[in-house]
Amino acid sequence: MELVLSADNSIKSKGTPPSSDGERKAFYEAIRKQHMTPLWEVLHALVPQQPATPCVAALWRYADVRPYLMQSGELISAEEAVRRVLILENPALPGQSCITQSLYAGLQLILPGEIAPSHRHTQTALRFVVEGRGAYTAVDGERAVMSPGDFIITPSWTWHDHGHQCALENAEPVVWLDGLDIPMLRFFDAGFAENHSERVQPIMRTEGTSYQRYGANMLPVRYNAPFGQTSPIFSYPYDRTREALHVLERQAPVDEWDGVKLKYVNPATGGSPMPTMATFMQRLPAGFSGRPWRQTDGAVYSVVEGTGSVVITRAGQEQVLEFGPRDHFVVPSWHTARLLSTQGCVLFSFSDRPVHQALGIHKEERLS
Ligand code: GTQ
Repeated sequence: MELVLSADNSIKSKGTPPSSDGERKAFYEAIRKQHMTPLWEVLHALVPQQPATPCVAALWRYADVRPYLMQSGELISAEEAVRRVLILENPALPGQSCITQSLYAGLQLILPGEIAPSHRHTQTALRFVVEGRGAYTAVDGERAVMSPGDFIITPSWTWHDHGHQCALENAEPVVWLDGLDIPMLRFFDAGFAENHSERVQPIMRTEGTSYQRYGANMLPVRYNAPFGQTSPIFSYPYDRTREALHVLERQAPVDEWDGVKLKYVNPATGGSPMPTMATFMQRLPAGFSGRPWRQTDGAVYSVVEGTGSVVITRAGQEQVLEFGPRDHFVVPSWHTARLLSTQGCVLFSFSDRPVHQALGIHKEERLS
């Protein structure tokens, strides 16, 4: 290698020493045995100029999904399955049980009379009720009966079991969306779980106690967070949420990107209800034609009411997903999206935004 003295008196090599592809391959092979690999072959992928998720946008139409869910109910009991769930897998990540790199989503079915036995785990779960009435989830000694549109939390390491309390005649199957931080905990290798000694945990408080304590814009005087950073309210009923959105639609300016969008909060902190997941509910008024945006947090949507479409663009490729009630879709990280609705609709969504924010890496762009 030839060395030259440059104007600032430093010594620099003159160009790269010539090496053939063969030489380099042989070198890579040699260092592979030492469990080493050259950064320069992967640097661009490791440190991308912008997020380059392997995930793709996808839609699960409820009309397509529901027959399989009901079929799963004939195949296995909730008891035997422990959790009878069909996982919504990102089409680009088959076999990985995730809808984005960091989030898990699935549809869980409970039939009248069934029990999904009590267990606890470090993964945090959210439930968003999709159809049916009469099922409940019990969290930390209190039951929450589920109605469509309710958003329910299972904090990390709390005992939880699910059941359906209706008598068999005229009772409905109940389906909800499960959102968990399973891939995140897998990434950190921080997952623990155990089964309760009883199938159904003992009930210690009357239904609604948590909501009365924490859900009236008030807190007990000597509030002591029962679940750390996670909200002490574990059921946010839809009727309250819906009312808020509809009043705001009539009485306040509608955002040109989001329509009327509210985030759920932990009333004790004002932060997200769970440390790893943020949840939102939004109303697109009839005739809404939203502006495009992109954000680093990939988001999962559950359509509550109405119809509409989401136009998703990535690397010049445009995809239009038309959605109706109970459909689910995912908008991955840094995909440009815009929402449209002719008749108006209500959308629930969740993402890993609190983690991005905690790490100071959250980025959102509102485009025109
Ligand atoms: O209800 O506890 O979809 O533990 C995946 C794992 C639901 C649950 C899921 C779980 C649960």
